Amino acid sequence: MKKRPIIIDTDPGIDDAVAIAIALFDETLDVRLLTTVSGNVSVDKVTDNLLRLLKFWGKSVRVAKGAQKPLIQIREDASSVHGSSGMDGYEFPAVTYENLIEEHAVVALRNELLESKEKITLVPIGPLTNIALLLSTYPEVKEKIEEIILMGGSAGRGNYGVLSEFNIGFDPEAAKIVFESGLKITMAGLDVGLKALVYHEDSLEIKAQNKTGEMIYALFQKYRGGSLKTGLKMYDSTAIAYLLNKDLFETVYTHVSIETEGTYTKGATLVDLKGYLKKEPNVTVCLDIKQEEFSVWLKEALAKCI
Ligand SMILES: [Ca+2]
Repeated sequence: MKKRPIIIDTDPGIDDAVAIAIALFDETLDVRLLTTVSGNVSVDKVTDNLLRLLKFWGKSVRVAKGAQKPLIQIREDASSVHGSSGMDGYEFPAVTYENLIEEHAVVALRNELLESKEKITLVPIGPLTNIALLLSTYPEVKEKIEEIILMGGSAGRGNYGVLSEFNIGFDPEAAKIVFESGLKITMAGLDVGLKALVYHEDSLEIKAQNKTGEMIYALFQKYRGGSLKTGLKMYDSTAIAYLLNKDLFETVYTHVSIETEGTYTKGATLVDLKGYLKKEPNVTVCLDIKQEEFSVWLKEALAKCI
């Protein structure tokens, strides 16, 4: 079977770890490259976290380290959510660097895209800094990008500011560049992330499935993206879920503008459902998710891991 080529841009991050696990062990996906970006914690820490995960799984996918800071904004990270390492809760062996390549993520993305025979789908599950730099520096890659399926944004309220979601709020200018790129974009944001939940019983099932489940279960004990009682939010896995199983989602194709000027609303994704902005649709927005089916899908997907 022909596998679908993808590149994941990530800032692991506990929910990133779950999303990457699913992608790496899915038989229909070919993860060509992994790139890291500053977000949940510093880019050095998230890169180390990603390398630890790959070693844990025995996967040799190449990793390229990306942007250290947002394009313009000065930001603090999300270590209050993910712990100071960004992936606290499991004792990984010491990090080693055999999967890390020398090129900067933006150069590695360019090379991978231009050298690929087929178009590649980009799956950013962190702030969009690397993708914005890529599109600005090497616009010739656009014709090699099949589509962008990203985790970020919200049609409603925020989890970073009143109206801004973390990944977009962390680097709004980067998001603006990506959303205005003319590329095919799907946004899986808080509207579905807040409903993509893992409860206590689910976590026990995941733990019992395999070694990856045990590791993820340990990370869940430190994850502050919700509680096991009220449900841990698997934000990043929603982008992978959309990639693999669109039927789980209710979507609308509409215009989304990124607020970069607002006094209180910088980083808001204005999902213009009623056409106030009088602009053409540019984004497929995931507005709802079938929660029970997502939960079943997540457990089945993680069961494919080692
Ligand atoms: Ca992330």
